[in-house]
Amino acid sequence: MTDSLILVENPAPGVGLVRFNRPQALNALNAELLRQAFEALEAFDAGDAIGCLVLTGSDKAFAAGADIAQMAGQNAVEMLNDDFTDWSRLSRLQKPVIAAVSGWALGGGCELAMMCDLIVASETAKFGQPEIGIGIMPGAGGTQRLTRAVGKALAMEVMLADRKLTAAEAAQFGLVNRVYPLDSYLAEAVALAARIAGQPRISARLTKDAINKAEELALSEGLAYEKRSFYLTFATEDKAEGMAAFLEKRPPLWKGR
Ligand code: CO8
Repeated sequence: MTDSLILVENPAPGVGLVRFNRPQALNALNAELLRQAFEALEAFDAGDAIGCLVLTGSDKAFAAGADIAQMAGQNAVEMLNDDFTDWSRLSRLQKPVIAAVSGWALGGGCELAMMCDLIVASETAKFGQPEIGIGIMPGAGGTQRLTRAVGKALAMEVMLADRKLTAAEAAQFGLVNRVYPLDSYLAEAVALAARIAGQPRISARLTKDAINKAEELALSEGLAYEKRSFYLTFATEDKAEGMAAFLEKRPPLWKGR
């Protein structure tokens, strides 16, 4: 029964939620689970009904990393060739994505969370990149995204000495947006997603894109990129509606166009 490796929900208007559902293996990420999750996220991303996505796991584990049992039998060429390696599908989604993280977010699990645009964590969340302990290293962005998020010194400790970051530390170092008690983190993530989903969609999409460009481009290039996107918002119906609503002192009625 392969279709139960994820669960898909609409927990609030405009919010699409994908949950890893392999609790017996702490949501270890095998190729089939990843395929199902990416397809569900891409379907939400393509549809008009959804304005913000939430990716989550269980209270005990967001995901304890890539499936070591599956990787144990794979050689370098197989890793290179099969679609197990295309984890970047998550970072290519156009709509904002929130990772709601509780328990373990290790290895590829931490990397998936970092590919999301915001991270909401429970107080029990633990982030780490322990790949060195099984004779490999991070391969889905850990050395790059964690270093950008928390700085070189701490990233070295996390990846070379397997230091796990608590939720409080992750918040302190800028890796996560918010930390909530275990019984409310998911509801808070969904509430944040609903708030984002209620924004004008094209502005949200272009803003996400421009912020992510800040990690890749030189400042002058990023500023030029932002300026072009800014001008593009002036071509939208929502720009006309947003400004008219402000001037008429009424709430805007967004169309997503
Ligand atoms: N892969 C496969 N199975 C796992 C994994 C995993 N990553 N993590 C846990 N499990 C399984 C265990 O084997 C166990 O199964 P069983 O009950 O059948 O023995 C079950 O989940 C429960 O695990 P534990 O009994 O170990 O639970 P504990 O509470 O004692 O420990 C830990 C929890 C600390 C999370 C521990 O399970 C652990 O260390 N897990 C491995 C963590 C790890 O090393 N993660 C990194 C994996 S490598 C990776 O993510 C590389 C990503 C590369 C992406 C790039 C692609 C291009």
